[in-house]
Amino acid sequence: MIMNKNNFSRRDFLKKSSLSGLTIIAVSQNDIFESERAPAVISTWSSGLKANPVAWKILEIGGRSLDAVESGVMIIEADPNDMSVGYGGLPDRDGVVTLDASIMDEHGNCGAVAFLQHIKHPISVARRVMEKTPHVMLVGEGALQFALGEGFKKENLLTEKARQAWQKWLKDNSYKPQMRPQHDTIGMLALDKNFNLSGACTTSGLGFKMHGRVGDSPIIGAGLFVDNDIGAATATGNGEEMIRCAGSAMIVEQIRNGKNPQEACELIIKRLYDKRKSKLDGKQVCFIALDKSGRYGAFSLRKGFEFCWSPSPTEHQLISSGYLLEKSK
Ligand code: SD4
Repeated sequence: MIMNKNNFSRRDFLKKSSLSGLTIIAVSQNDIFESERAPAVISTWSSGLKANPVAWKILEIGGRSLDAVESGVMIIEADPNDMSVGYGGLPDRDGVVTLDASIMDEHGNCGAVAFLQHIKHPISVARRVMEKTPHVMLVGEGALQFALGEGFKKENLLTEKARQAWQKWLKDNSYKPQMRPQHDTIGMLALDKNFNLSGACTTSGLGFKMHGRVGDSPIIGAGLFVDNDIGAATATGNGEEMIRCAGSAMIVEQIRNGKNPQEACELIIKRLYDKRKSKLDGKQVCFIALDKSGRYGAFSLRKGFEFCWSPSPTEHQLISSGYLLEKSK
């Protein structure tokens, strides 16, 4: 394999094609890198513009992709203005902020926490679960006890802005859990200079969810999956749908079967649509993927998903993904 960073070609991503009688429209996502490049980072939504440069700081000095994804998403976990992740995340319908996160490395190790309260960096707790316990996932009180034992600080994560949003929601929605079409969960995938892949995904989950609800983000195979021989994928959007289709694992499996990351993301979204079309009103489902040689892909059910692709320490491109349905809700 020739590891030449500059030796990549581009091809036009499909503009229009047809499957199941639907017109598929891909917008502004014209560049798919076709040959080897490493390091590289991709993450969901515009928060990647802040997170990817931090991940790159590690990759640039030859660091491990696992360290890169952890430190990248931590920036967003600590950001009070991001209302879908960590500190400042929207609470559940009872006003409690509960966090889900997962992380996976190049050796197939993984760790996750779900329904975790009071800890600003669930991704780091997930990493400790991976590295220091024989388990993959800890939840709720047990996850909190573990985190405190590991020296994490107990904090109030509900900001005044999030509390006010919750109170307004209570007034307007009479306590009915919601499937918000807007999302900002951060999922990040990185390939380091040794062509090793890792991924991380962290969220406060759907705003105003039922107390105790866990989404896809901490579920290995749904919200995140990494196979260092093949590729990696992560998700944002309606977690219940991602869990139902084991989306991230399925995308990696499609790459194993010869699809490129873009084709793999499209195929799984289309499959989901074919199976579930009558149940997808108001729901968004989005995936990003990165393969072993540094090719990326992204696709969403509906218009409106964007992701950040960073092929170098100084290039951080915010790209609107291709999508299946024109309607954003
Ligand atoms: C969840 N997938 O908990 C997450 C939500 C999300 O931005 O992506 N929000 O279902």
